Amino acid sequence: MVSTTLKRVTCLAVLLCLCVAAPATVIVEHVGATDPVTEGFVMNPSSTSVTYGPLSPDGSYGVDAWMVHDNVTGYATGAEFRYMYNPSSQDLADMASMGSKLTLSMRVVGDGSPVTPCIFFRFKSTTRNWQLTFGSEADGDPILSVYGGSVYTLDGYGNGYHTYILDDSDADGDYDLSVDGNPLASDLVGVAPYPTGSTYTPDFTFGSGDKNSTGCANYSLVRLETVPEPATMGLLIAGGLGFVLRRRG
Ligand SMILES: [Ca+2]
Ligand SMILES: [Ca+2]
Ligand SMILES: [Ca+2]
Repeated sequence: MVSTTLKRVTCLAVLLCLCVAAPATVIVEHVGATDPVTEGFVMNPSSTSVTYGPLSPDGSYGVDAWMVHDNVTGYATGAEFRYMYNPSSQDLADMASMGSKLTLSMRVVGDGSPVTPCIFFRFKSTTRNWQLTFGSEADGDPILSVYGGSVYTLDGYGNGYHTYILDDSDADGDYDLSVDGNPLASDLVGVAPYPTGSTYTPDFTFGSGDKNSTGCANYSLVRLETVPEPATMGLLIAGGLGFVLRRRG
C-alpha cells in the first residue's frame, strides 16, 4: 500500500518536473565565443571587410563573446556583415502557437557611438519586422532604438553587457521589451512590409546591416526560442493530475 502510494506520488512529481523543466525550446542560439556559423547562422554576405571573431574573454568584462566590428564605409559588398538564421515554416508555426522569446546579450563597443544599423538585432516574420538598433552616450550608457517605435537612453546602465529580451510568451503576436529584467515597452507590434500586402522573407539576424556607416558590438548571447503558453502548461499539469487521480480511483 505504502509502495503504491509512493509510486503514484513519484509519478505525479515526475510529470510536474517534466512540465517545469521544459519551459522553452531553443530554435537557434549564439553563445559566447563560439563561431555563429557552427551554431546554425549563415554569414551574410559570405565574405566581408568587417572585423569579426571570438573574444575569450572580452578583456576586463570577463565575458566570452563574438565581435562584429564594422569600421568600413563605402558601398562595396562586405562593407556590412551580419549573421542570419531563416526560420522554417514549422519554426514560425511553433512561435505563433506556443509563444516566443528573442534574447540578446551584447555590449556596444566605443562610448559615444551614434545609434546605427551597424549594431542591430532583428526578427522578421512574413508580415512584421521587429528590429533593435543601438548606440551609446558619451558616458557609455546604451541607447536603444526600436524600429517603428521609441528611442531609449539607458541612463546608468554603463558600457558593459546588457540583456535585451523581446517576449511574446502570451503568444498573441506582439512583444514586450525589457532590459536586464526591467520593462521598457509592451505590446510592440512590429513594422509591416511596404508596399501594403507584400511579405517579408522571415529571418533572425544580428550584426552590422549598413554598408556606409560604422558601429561595433560584442555579442555574448543571441537566442530565438519558443515558450509554452501558461495555458499549455496548465493543461499538461491538469492532464498529469487526472492521470494520477484516475489510477487512484
Ligand atoms: Ca548617461
Ligand atoms: Ca505578446
Ligand atoms: Ca559599414
